[in-house]
Amino acid sequence: MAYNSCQLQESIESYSAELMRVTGSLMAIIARNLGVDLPSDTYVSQALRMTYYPACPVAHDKVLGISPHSDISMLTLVWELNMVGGLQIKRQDAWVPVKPHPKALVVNVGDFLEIMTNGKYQSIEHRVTVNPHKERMSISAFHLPKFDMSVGPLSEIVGAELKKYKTLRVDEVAKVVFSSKLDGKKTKDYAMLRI
Ligand SMILES: O=C(O)CCC(=O)C(=O)O
Repeated sequence: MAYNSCQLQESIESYSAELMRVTGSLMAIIARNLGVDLPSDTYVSQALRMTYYPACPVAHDKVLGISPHSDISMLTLVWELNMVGGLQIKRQDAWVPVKPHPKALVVNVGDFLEIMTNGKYQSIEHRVTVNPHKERMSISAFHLPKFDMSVGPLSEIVGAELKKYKTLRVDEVAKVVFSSKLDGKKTKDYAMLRI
């Protein structure tokens, strides 16, 4: 198969730019919903991860593609590329499958949005199962505050409420999250104030 790395680069760059635009629009809607100004595009960085899950004919019910975790991001946009299911979200202690849709991206609320909104938007714990017969591919786009920033609950959102989370530097949180095993809502636990 002919392979053109320039075309691949162009496709990834335009996909990435479009996702930044969509994320900006979603953040604007969330801000309007909360009646606050949320940080603009200049505040947001993006990381893309492409994941390939091979078919797992043996013991597929005993292994996971990705362990339960919440994302460190503000918002993550996931494209379930070849329409094979496997992504599950945790609701009321049960795992609920997310059915792929050819015209939709999955939007996951991440830990930094939970922290900034003092828990008004809660990050979602999720995991990926494997399929006994089909391979699966996905592209996750994590949108998070720039690494040299400090992020905590926004004062205009907290108002007279108690602050539930610490203000933390993004790179410090990232170091903790990326150097440890995926395990539930770890960032949130790290940022939580013991009240
Ligand atoms: O493959 C997916 O659908 C989601 C992947 C994921 O949870 C992640 O990249 O953090």
